[in-house]
Amino acid sequence: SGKEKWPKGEEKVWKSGMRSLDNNVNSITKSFVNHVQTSLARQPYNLDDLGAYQAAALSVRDNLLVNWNETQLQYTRKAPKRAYYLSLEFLMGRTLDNALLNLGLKDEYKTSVKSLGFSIEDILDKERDAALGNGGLGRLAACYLDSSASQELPVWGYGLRYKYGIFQQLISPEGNQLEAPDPWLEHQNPWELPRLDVTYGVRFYGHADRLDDGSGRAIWAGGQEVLAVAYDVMIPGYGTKTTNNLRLWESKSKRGFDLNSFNAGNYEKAVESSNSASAITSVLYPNDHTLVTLNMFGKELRLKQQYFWTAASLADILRRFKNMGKPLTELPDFVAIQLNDTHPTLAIPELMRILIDEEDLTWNAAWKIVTNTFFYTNHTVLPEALEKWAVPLVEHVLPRHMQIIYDIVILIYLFLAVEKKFPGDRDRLARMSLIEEGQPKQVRMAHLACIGSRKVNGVAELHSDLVRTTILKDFVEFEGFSKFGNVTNGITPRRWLDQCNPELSALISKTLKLQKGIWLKDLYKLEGLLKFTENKTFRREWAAIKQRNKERLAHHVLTTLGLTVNTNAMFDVQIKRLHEYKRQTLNILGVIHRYLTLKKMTPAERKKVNSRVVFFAGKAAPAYYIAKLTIRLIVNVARIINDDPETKDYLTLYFLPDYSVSLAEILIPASDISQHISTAGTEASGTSNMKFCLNGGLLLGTVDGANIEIAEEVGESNVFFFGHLTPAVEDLRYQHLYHPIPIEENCPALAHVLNQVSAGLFGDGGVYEPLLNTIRQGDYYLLSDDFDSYIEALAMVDDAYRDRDEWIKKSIRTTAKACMGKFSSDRAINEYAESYWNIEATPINGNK
Ligand code: B1H
Repeated sequence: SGKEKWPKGEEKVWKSGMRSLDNNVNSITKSFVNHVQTSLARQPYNLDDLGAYQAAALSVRDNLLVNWNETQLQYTRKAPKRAYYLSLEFLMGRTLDNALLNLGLKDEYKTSVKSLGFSIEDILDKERDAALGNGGLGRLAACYLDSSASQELPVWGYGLRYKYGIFQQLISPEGNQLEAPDPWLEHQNPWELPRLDVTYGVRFYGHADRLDDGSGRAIWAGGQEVLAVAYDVMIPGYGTKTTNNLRLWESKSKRGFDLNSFNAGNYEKAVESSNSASAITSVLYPNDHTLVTLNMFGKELRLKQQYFWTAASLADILRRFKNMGKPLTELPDFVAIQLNDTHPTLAIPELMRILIDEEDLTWNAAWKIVTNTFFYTNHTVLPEALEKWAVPLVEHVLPRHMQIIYDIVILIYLFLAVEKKFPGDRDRLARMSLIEEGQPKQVRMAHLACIGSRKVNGVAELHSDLVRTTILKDFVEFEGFSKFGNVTNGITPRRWLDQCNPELSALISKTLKLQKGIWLKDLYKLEGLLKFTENKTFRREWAAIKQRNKERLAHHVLTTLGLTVNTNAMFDVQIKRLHEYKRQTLNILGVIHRYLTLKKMTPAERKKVNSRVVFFAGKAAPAYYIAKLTIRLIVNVARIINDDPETKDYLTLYFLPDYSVSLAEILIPASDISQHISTAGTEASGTSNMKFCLNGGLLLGTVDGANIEIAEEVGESNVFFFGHLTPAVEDLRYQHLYHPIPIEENCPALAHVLNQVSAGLFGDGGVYEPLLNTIRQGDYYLLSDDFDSYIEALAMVDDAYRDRDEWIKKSIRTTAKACMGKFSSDRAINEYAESYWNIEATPINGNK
C-alpha cells in the first residue's frame, strides 16, 4: 500500500537516493566497477577472475537485496499465512548463475563483463558450492526454496550456518577415500547478509523444576546459554519480484570470555566456553543415513545442533507472529512449520515449553496449537536411519524437554486416547510409545514428530505406502488414514535444465516456439515436444546436443584428472551417496562381469560389442567402512581395465572424486543411461532420476521410489526395470538368514565375479573380503537375487542403444513426458501449499 507517512526526512529525497533497477549493460558495468573500487578495494589492472566473480556477485546481490527488502515489507503489511521449512541441510550449490537466470539478467551481465575483459563462464566457475547438505534431502530443500519463491509463496527456510560444509573427498593412490575440510566461507560470502542484531539466547543443561501449583509449568534455569546470530540468504524467484529468505543461525558465546579466568591469567580456560559455543555450528554432520557410527561426544553435539537451531527458529517465528498482535491460539492460522525429516522434531516439545512455561497456556490448549502448526515429512524407512536419542542424554542436555516428552507419553498414550481406543493392548502401547525400552531407553523421534503434527507425508507413492504400512502403521490405525499423505518429490527445472543444459533449453524454446519464461514455469508444456519425435532434423539436433554435453564432461575429466574419455561410447552414470542399499556394489560387480565376458571373446566378437564408459561419483560417510571399500574396489577395477589393451575400447570406468551439485550439473546432461538400482523398498524417492530424465537420459532401475512414477509417465518401454519387487524382499531376506543357499548355487555368475576379486584380479583380494562377505553371508540387500536380472537388463540397454535413432526417440520422449510437470518442484511445492500448509501466493507488487 505504501500509504504510511515517510518516517524520516522527505520522501522524495529518499527516493532520489534509492538504487534504480533499470538494469541495462551500462548501469551494470557501472555497478561492477564501483564494487571493484570500493567493496573490494582493487585495481582494474590486477583484477583476476576471482575478483571479477566477487564484483559481479556484489552487484547482483544489490538487486536481490532491493527485491528482498520489498518482499519482506509486503509480507509484513499483507500478513498472509506463512510457511517455514526447517531443514538441517540446504544443498544450494552455486548462486550467481541461478540469480542471473531468475533476475533475467544473464545476457546483460555477459555483455558487461565481456566489455571489461572477462568471460562470464570463467567468472561463474570461480564460485564455490554452498554444500550445507549430504545429498537428496538437502538438495530437495534447495529446490523447494527456488520453487516457493517462483510460485510467490511466503515461505522462509531455517537452517544452520555451518562453518564447514560436507567434507571434500580425496582419493588416495590406493583408492581410499580421504576427507578434507570444506572451508567454504574462506573468501567472503556475498550471498549472505549478517544480521548481527537478530539474536536469541539458547539454553542447554541446567535443571528443570516443576511448580507445584497444579499449572503443569516448570522453571528451567542454570546450565549454558549460547547466542544464535542470524545470517540471511536471499532466495529469488524465477521471473518474479518475490525474493524469499533463508535464515541460517550461527552459534557464539553469550558472554565473550570468562573474565575470572582471564584475570587469573588462565587464557585457555577463559575462552573455553566461547569455543564450546561456537562448536555447535562449526560442521555439518556427514553421516547421511548412517547415524549409528556416532560416539558419545558426537551424539551430544548433534543433539545440541538440533536444539540450538529449532529453539532459535521458533523464537524468531513467534516474535514475528506476536508482532501481528494476535492471540497465540491463532498461531496455526498464520504459521505452518514443516519438519524436514525428524531432525527438527525438538521443535514440538520446545513449542510446548514456550506455551506452557512462558505463555501460561494449559497443556491442552498448548497441545492443540502445536498439533495444528507442525507438518512432518518422512524421508526414509531404513531402520538404521530412524533417529533415536538416549533418554539420559536428553535428560542431561534438555531436562525440561524430557519432562514434556514424558508428559506426552502419559497424557496421550496412557490416560487419554490410545488406552481408550485399544483398552488393555499393552503390546500396542509399547510399540507406539515415544520411549523405546532398553539399555538405555531411547526417545523415538519419528513417533514424536508424527503425534505432534497436523499431517505426515512420504516422498513418493511407494514410500508413503510403506510409511503407512510399516513404521507408522499403529499411528494410522489410531489417528486415521487421512492424516497420512504423499507428496512426490520434485526438482527445479531452472537449475536442472536451463542452467545445466543451456543448449537443450534453447532447442526446446525454439521448437515449442515458446519463450523459456513460459515453459520453465509450466513444465507440462514439454509434452509439445512429443510430436517432433518423428522430425529428423529435430532428432539430429537433439543428438548433437547430447554429444556436446558428453564432450563437455570429457573435457572436465581431462582437465581435472588428466584422463581421456572415449566420447563415442555410451555414457552410463551412477552418482549418489555411497550406501549398501543403493548398491553401487552391484554396479561394479556388473562391470567386472562385463570385463570377464569381454576377455573371453575373440577380437571379432568384441567388435560387435556396444562400447560403454561407466561413471561413478559419490561420497561415503567417513566411518562407513563397507561403503569406503566399495570406492576402493571401483578405483582399483578402473585401474586394471582402463589399461587393458584388449578391452579398453569397449569398457572403461571412472570414479570422479568430490561429487557435488556443480559436478552433477556437468554429469547429468551427458548421460545416456543412469542407474537407480536400490533394493526394492529402500530408496524413498530419489531425485536425480528426475534430473536425468529431464535431460533426455534413460533410466536403468529397480521398481523403487520415484522410478515407478517416472515409468508411469514415460511408459515402461522407455525405462529399463529389473529385480525383485518390494513384497518379495522380506521373504528373500528371511531365506538368506534361515535357509541360506550357497552363492555358487543361488547365482553362479556372481559367485564367479566374487571369486575373481578374492583371487586378486584387482590387487590384494584380501582387502575386499569384508565387502564380498556382506554378499556371501546374509546378503541383506539381495545382490545375489537380483544379479542375473541386472545383467539381462544391461544387455537390453545395449540392444536398445544399437538402434541409435530409436534411442534418440526414447530420449526425446523421456524429456517430453517424464518431466511433464509432475516432477517439477513447482508442482510439489504447490501441493504442500494447498493440501498441507494452507498458504496462498502473495505477489509482490512493484517494478518487475
Ligand atoms: C534421505 C535422508 C537422511 N532420506 C539422515 N533420509 C541424515 C537421513 O544426516 N542425517 O542424519 C541425512 C539424510 N536422506 C533421502 O531424501 C532419501 O534417501 C531419498 O530417496 C530422497 O529422494 C531424499 C529426498 O526426499
